[in-house]
Amino acid sequence: MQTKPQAKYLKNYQIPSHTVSNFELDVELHPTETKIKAKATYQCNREEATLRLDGVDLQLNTVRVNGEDFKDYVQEPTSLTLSNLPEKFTLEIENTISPSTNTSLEGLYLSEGAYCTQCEAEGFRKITYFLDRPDVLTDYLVTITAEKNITYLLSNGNKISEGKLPDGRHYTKWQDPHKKPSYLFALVAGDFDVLRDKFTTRSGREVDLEIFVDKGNLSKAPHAMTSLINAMKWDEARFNLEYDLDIYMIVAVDFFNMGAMENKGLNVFNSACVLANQQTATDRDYHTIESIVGHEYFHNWTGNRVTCRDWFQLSLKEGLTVFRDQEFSSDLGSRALNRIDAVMAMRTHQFAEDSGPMAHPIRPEKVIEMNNFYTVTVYNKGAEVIRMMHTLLGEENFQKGMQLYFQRHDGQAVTCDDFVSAMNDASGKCLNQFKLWYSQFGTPKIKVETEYKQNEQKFVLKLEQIHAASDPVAQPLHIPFAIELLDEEGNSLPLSINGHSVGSVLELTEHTASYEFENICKRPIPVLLENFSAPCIVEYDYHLTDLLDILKHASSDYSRWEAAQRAFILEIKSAVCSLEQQKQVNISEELLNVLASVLKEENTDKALISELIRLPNFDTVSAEFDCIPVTELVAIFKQFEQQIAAELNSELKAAYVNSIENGEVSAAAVAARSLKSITLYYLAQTPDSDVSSWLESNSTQENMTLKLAALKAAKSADHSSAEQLITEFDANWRHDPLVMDKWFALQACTNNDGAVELVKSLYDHPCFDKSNPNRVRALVGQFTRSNPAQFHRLDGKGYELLADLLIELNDINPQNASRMVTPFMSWQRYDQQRQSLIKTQLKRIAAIENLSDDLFEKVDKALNA
Ligand code: B3K
Ligand code: ZN
Repeated sequence: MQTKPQAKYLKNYQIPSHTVSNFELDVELHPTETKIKAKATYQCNREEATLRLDGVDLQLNTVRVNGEDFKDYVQEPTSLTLSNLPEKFTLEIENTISPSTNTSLEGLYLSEGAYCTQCEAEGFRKITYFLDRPDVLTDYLVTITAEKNITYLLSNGNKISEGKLPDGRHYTKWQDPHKKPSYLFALVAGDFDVLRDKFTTRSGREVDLEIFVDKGNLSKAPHAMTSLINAMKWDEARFNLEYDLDIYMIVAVDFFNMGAMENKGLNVFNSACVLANQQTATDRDYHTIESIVGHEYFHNWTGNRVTCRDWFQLSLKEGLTVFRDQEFSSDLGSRALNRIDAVMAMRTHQFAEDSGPMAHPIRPEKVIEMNNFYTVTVYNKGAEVIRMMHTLLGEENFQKGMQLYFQRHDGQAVTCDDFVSAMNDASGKCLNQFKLWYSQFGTPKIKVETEYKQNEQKFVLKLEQIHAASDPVAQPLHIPFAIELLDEEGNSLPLSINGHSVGSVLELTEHTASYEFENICKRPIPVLLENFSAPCIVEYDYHLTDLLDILKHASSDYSRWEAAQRAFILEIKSAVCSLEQQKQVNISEELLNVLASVLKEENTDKALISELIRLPNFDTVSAEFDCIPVTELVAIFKQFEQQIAAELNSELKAAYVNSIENGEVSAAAVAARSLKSITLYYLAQTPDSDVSSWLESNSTQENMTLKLAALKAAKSADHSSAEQLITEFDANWRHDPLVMDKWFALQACTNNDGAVELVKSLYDHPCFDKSNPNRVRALVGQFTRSNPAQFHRLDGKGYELLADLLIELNDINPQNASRMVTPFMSWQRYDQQRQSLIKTQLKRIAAIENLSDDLFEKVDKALNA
C-alpha cells in the first residue's frame, strides 16, 4: 500500500529552526555523477539541537560538522535529520546527483546538452540537503567545474574568478551580493551563442545584458533584448525601481516546465519565450515574449528583493508581478486590448478553476504539492486583487504603498498581509474587509436589478453579492463595482446621489446595496462592472438592444468588447434552446448589422475590430451552463461562423483587403494582420475563388502570423488546399522544433473522427518527444483544450488518450502530468455519460503504482468532489 501524501497547512507555519550564512556551493558537473559540496554556518533560532534538512533523490557521501566526520544523522527519502548539534556550527555535506536521468526538469538537469536548474518551488533539495524554504535567506558563493568544451559556466551574481585546472577542466566562481532563498539559485552550463547589450540605470550603474541561446539562434534574440531594455526603463519610470547588479543574464533552454524563472541575475527561460523572428514567430508570440521578459525582470523587486515567507504567500510575488507585467504591456501597447486579454484569461481558465475541485483562495491554506498551486487563481486572480487595490487607492496612493512596502520589507521574506498593510498605511484607506479576497475562494456573483423611475427622473441600481454555495462561511467582500450610465448615443451621464456627484466606482461592502442616481431624464443604458473592476460574474438580464447600443456607441473600447461578447453569448444561449426544440439556429439580424458597421469603422484600431467581431471562446461560453452542452455548442459555433461568413461577406472582404500591412512589427502592422487573420478565418467557411487565392497567397508568406492564419482558416473549414499546406509546412520546418509546435497544435484541431488516431500517430513524428513539455502541450494540450468535439467523443477515446499520456508522464515529468490533467478536473460539468467516462479514466490514474504527489492531489480532489 502506498502511503497517502501529507498536506501542509498555512496555520502550522513556524520560523525556521536555523539561520544559514556563508554558504559555499561547489558543483563538479558530470552527466551522471555530478558532485556537490555544500558548506555553511548554521545558527540555531530555537531551543533545538536537531536540524532537519530537505533532500530528494540525493546520494549522500559525507557529513562533517565543524570539520569532523559526523554520524549522528537519520537519512529518509526526503530529509536528513542531524541530532546533538551545537548552537552554531559549520556543516559540510557532499553528495552526488545524476542530471542526465532527471526528466522531472526540477533540480539540476540536462536540456539538449546544456546543464540547467529549476529550483522554485522546492527543487533545490534535488541538488543538495538544505533548509529549502523561501524564508531562509543566505549569501551564496558558487564554484562550477566542468570539461572545457562546456564553454559557459554561469550562476547568480557576479563572476569573481575563473580559470583552468591542471586536468584540463575549467571553473568559474560566482558571488551574489544579495542574500536569497534557495528557490532563486541558478546554475547553467553549456555552449551557447550570446547576444550582448548594455543598460545604464537612472543612477548611472552600467549593466551588462546577455542573452544565451542555442548555437545558430542569435538572430532570434533581439526582440527579447529590446523587451528587457524596455522593462528596465519602464520599472524606473512607473515604479521608481532600478536594477541592482552589474549583470543581467537570460538563458533560453528547450526543456522547461513553464515559461521562465526569475533566478537572481540569471533568468532561465523556455526557448519558446525568448526566440522570435518574423519567419518563425507570430505577433502573439512577440507579445508573450515581451510580457514574460518583463514579468521575470519585475520579479527582481517583487519577489527577489522582497520575497515570500512561505509558499502559501505565493500570490504576494506572483499576483503583484502579473499586475506589473500587465501594466507594462498596457503602457507600451494598447490598454484596452491588454485588458481584454487579461479578462479572457480569467473567464477561460480561472472561473473554471474556481468552480471545480481545485478551487482555492489566492492564498491557499492547504497544499500537498506546491507546484500544483502555480495556478491561474494565484497568478491571474491574484493580479486582479492587486488591480482592485489600485482602483480603490488610485495610482498615486498605490505607488506610495509600493514605496512603503519596500521601505519596510526590502531584504525580507514576508506575507500578503504585510503587503496590504503597506497599502493601507500609505493611503489611509482601510483595507480590513478587503483582505478577505486573500482567504475566500470562488467567483462572486453580483446580481443586478435596475429600475427607471420616470416621474422622479431616477435610476435605481440594486446589487447583491452571492458567494459559492460550497463555502458556508463566506462573508461579503469589499468589491469595487465600476459603472457607467449611457444615453442612446453613448454619452456618459453624470452620476449623482443625494445631491452629490459620485465617481464611477461604487464600493459594495454589504450583501446588498441600492443606489439611486438622480437627474436621469431618460431610461439610461447601464454599463456594469466596467473594465472588469472586480473578478466577479455579473448576473443581469440585458436586452440585446442595450448591448448593441453599447457596442455601437460606448467610448470605452473595453465596454464595447464586453457588450459584443455578451451579445454573442445571448445568441448562443438562445441557439441552444432552439436546437433542443429542433428549430433553426441563427444569429439575429440586429447583431449582424452592428457587426457589419463595426467592420466598416475607419478610425477604430483594427486590432480592436478583430476582437469585436470574434466569437467568445468555447470555455467562456461553457461557463454559462451548469451542464455544458458540448455537441450543441460545437454545432452552433460552426453554424454561426458560416452565417457570419455568408451574411457579412462583402464587409469581411473589404476589411480583409483594406488591412494593409508591411511585414513590420509596428502596432499598426500587427493590428492589420490581426484583422486579416480573423476575416480570412470567417471567409474560409464559405470559400469562393477570391478566398482560395488569399489562402494560397498567405500560406506562402514569409510572415508566420499570416502563414499560420491561412493554415488555420483552411484547416478549420476543411478547405481543399488544407492537407497540402500542412504537408508542406511539416517538410519546411522540421529543423525548428518551436515552429513545429505550431504544426502539432494545428494537427490537434483536426475535426474528424480520425483525430485521436492522428494525435497518437504523431507521437512517432521525428520532432515529437514526450519528455519535452512544449511538444506535449502543443499536441495533446491543444487537443484537449481546443478540439472539444473530438476530446469529448462519446466513445471515450479522447479521454482515454489523455489518461494514457498522463500515466506515462507520471514517471517522466509529474509536474507536466499534473498540468495536463486540468481538463478532467471539471468532469462534473458534463452530462452523465461523459461524467462516467471521465471518472473511469480518473480512477485508472488513481490506481497506478508510484502515483506522484502532483497527480495524486488533483485526481484525489476530483474523485472526491
Ligand atoms: N516563478 C516562476 C514559476 C515557478 C513555477 C514552479 N513550478 C516563474 C514566474 O512566475 O515568474
Ligand atoms: Zn512570476
